[in-house]
Amino acid sequence: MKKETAARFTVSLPPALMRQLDAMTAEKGYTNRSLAIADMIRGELVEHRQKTGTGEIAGTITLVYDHHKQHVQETLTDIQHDHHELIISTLHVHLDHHNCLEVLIVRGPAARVKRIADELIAAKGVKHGKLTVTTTGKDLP
Ligand code: NI
Repeated sequence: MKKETAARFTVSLPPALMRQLDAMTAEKGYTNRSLAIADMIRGELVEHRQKTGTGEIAGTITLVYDHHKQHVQETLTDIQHDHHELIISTLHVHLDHHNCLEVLIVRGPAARVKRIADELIAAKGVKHGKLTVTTTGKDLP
């Protein structure tokens, strides 16, 4: 397969915005502006795909809950079994006497991943939950 060369395009920016971009590029340790901008575009594409709800995404669902609260563990386990094909791995840490931290690694169609995250986070007894979406890496150069 023929290797694609980098595409170039011209962007006009207000000078102050350009200065901030260059400062951030340096602070983040990028060796040049193009690498920083390419990462910003990838980040936006991942976000956009999550919102449009088509295609496959990967991510983590983080949950904190008090396992003494009635039925919470049972509810979370039931939801996870209902969507077992989306959950690749789970990690459970007992934070203290009451609180548990659970991290689920998920992969699947964006809309379904978002739905299971909403369901888990909304479950009674969950103190805090967050879905962090990333890409499967397959469709992102
Ligand atoms: Ni625990």
